[in-house]
Amino acid sequence: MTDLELYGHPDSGHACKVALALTLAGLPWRATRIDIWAPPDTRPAAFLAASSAAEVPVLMIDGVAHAQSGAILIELATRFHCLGGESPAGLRRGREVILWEANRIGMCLPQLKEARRLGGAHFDPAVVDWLEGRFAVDRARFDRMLGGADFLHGAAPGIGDCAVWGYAQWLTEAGVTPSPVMAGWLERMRALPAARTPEAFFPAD
Ligand SMILES: N[C@@H](CCC(=O)N[C@@H](CS)C(=O)NCC(=O)O)C(=O)O
Repeated sequence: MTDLELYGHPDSGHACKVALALTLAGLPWRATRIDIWAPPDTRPAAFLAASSAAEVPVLMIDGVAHAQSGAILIELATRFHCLGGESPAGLRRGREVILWEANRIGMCLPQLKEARRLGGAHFDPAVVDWLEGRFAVDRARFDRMLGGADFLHGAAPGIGDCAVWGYAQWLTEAGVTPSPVMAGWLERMRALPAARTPEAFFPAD
């Protein structure tokens, strides 16, 4: 059986994307929590050896390090033929959604969340306005991408849904609101038997 160890932290939407995908796919995996708020050089040596940027997520697959959440999701779907990886069309859909997420919604939501975090980084109000404007465009695009289906991959969720879930789970914390279509999708995502809170995915020791 493949050994899967995921380095992550509950405040990392990028790590949550991978944790959700592993759980949805029914793959046995274990979490190793990394304190992303601690100075990088204080993080465990095994993690630093696996992650050149000292960033989570890193998924160790049989001892080989895989970084970048979107690339990890594509690796899982391809290697385990799951979450869209069952067909060329499903994989194509996954790649499209993942790259869109990384360029768009995954760019503005983490920043908006950080801008609103107590003690978080200071953002010029003009920057926050710009990020909110981007999110409004992304939200409308999300509605078109969903196109009346239950999930971005159709009747069942796939790696694209996991990618968007990473930060869309925190719209309130980011100070933005979903469209009715996005709210329906969020509700369906939350109702999945594999859904967990970030803390449950990466419990403290
Ligand atoms: N593009 C990367 C982003 C990874 C990332 O930004 N990780 C953050 C947490 S969300 C991190 O580890 N920050 C800790 C640090 O940089 O020291 C991905 O998709 O995996």
